[in-house]
Amino acid sequence: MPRPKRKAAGPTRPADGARDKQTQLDAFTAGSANVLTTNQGLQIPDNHNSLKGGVRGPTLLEDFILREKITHFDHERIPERVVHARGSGAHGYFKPYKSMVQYTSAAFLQDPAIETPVFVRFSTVAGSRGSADTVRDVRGFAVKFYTAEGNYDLVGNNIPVFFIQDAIKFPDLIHAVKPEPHHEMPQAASAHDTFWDFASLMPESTHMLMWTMSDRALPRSFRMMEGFGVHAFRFINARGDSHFVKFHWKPKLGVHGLAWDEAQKIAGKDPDFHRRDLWEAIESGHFPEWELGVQIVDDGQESELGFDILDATKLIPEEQVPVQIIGKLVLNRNPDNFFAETEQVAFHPGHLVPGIDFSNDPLLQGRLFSYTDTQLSRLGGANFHELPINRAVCPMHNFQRDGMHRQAISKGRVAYEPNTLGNGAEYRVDGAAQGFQSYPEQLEPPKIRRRSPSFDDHFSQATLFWNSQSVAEKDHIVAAFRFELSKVDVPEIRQRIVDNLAHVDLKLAGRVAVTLGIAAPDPKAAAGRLGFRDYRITSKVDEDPTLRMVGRPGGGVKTRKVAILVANGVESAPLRRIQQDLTEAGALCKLVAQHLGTVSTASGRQLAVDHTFANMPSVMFDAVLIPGGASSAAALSGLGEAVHFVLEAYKHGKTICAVNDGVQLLGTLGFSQGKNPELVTVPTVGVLIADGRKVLDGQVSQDFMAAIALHRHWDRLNIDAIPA
Ligand code: HDE
Repeated sequence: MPRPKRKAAGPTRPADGARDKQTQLDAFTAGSANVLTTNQGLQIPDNHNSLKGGVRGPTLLEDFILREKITHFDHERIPERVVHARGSGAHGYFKPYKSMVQYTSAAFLQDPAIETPVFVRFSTVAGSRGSADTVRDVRGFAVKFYTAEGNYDLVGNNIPVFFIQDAIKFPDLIHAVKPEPHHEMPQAASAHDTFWDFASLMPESTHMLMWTMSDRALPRSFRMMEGFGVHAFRFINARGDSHFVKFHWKPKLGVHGLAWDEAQKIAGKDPDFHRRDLWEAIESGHFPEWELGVQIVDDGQESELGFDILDATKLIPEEQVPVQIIGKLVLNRNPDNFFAETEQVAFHPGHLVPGIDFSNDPLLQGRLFSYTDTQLSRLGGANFHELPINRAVCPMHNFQRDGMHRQAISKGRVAYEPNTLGNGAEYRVDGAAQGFQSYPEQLEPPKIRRRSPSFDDHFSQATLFWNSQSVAEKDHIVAAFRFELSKVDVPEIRQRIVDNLAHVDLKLAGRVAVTLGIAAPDPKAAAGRLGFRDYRITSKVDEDPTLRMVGRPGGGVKTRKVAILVANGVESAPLRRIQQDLTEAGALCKLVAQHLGTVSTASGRQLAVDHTFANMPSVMFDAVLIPGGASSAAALSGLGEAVHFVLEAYKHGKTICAVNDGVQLLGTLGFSQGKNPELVTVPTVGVLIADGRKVLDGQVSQDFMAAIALHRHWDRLNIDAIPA
């Protein structure tokens, strides 16, 4: 069997003792690179027929070649992750912009010259491994840094807070959101009774619910979402000084979401939407980038924040403690094999390096147990650190031995420490000064099973989040609550949620309640219920613009997908000019028509069609260009698929540019051509109607790109009236 050549980068060294054998085997297989063998290396004479007793007779039990192949196949699946089962990964590197020596001794943060290889896995939380990418959910954002001091894992999410405060509630939370146990429905969705039953009885989840009902839970792309370490960690410098730190990943392309209707349609049209987007961006050299940011709080100053830094349902508003940008993450290589890398990668918030330590956040503390434990059943034993994707790139040695699937062939008779028999292979723990040092924090007795009263405020930051949203984002949050709660059968659950929401904002609660066939929200009713704490801090910040997405554009048109709708008779000169300008700016233009093949332009040239309306609907694009040409515009206007394409793009807030006769296709939106000029100038955002003569001076392209860069135009006219 051909032996795969290892790429130089990444943790892919052969196991100890395997190198000499490798040379021998390379020599043996050199002349027979295309010959299939069994797993033992035996050449196979025939890979199409099993061994039979006669050409029409029964298959023989002795066919060890068949049995080996089928046995391996039968065991191809391993248990999927209990949460975050659906994921996509990529390789890349991290580089600091400056030395963080003042705060941390972590070697990979000391010097801008140090480039650390990374593997990143993005995921959804609730769905199974085969579920759709664009469901409403939190996204995992897990980064493994292969540093010179060992692997460091920053295992975060795209939302900076969490549903619960103590790890002991995690199995309950996940059981509530997963498909209900009696009929295993619904898949990858929180819109069902058990999730909202639990949420309604856990008011501490309210802040996180505001985030998951917002468009943050519907990222346009993994490349366009923020990442957060969520918990407070500690930076420790060489002198042993500690500072609290919260980690942020800021995407270079800005933070952008999908529309809920769009996300649901994509889930059917292309369930791999995010995975494909990441893969294609990397394959085409548009390497996704994030900047690493930190919020640093002096040890001792955390009491001045106004809330408890150890409470994972709270964030530190950027208005209060600004984010310092300290480095850059670039993803530049797709995995060679999904299973070996993305599926077998094992993250753990306890994979630390000297200079970074935990805080006492009780959610984080529980995670420190969970991540190793889960790998034991998922990856089949204690040696998962030996899988190529999980190996440290620095030297690694200890006296742990044996276990399922052990790959290292350790030499010598010594597997204990201290020893005198190691003969040069004697590894010792060298005093207290070396290696990882836990921060010597004073603990406060007594031992106690209770929540700190400083965790009791469940609503202030939910209100802060709500107050920080734009009008359109507030509308989307209201619509999301309505959608989810309308899928809840038990009216008492709906009522409990809106009563809780009344403590966030009475108007919000009222808007949600009005469509749900229940009583008006009653804040007092919530106050009497289990888990409710009547405590509210005075927030130091009333509004934080970094909590909204609208109005924070980024990335321009880079990698934005633009559909150009064409039919025979299309006018080609303006089309070509806009296409060229967009492509030069990094956008991806595709010609969409009724059939594959070509369309003829008005001047008789042939243009190659990339997609059909059926195979690449509007939800796959960020913007639409409708070129001119009388017969093209007439044909498209008479074609239901084309009209639907434009209506749907309008409804989803996408930029639309119509040139000359192309405006005819906007007829159903109330725009019409020439004869009725008032209609052409209907004031709405993100719809450009261009005179073809003005295209050639480049202004139309500039306006089109400026509108695309705003991502979406949610506040345009009649968006709710569009029947798409
Ligand atoms: Fe996780 N989580 N988690 N989690 N988590 C897992 O570990 C767990 C939490 C996060 O791409 C599991 O290897 C507990 C917060 C990500 O492989 C498991 C608690 C945050 C990933 C587990 C939490 C995360 C996981 C399942 C509450 C954001 C995917 C498979 C105390 C900071 C990593 C695995 C990947 C995966 C346990 C809460 C992020 C079972 C007990 C908060 C990104 O160990």
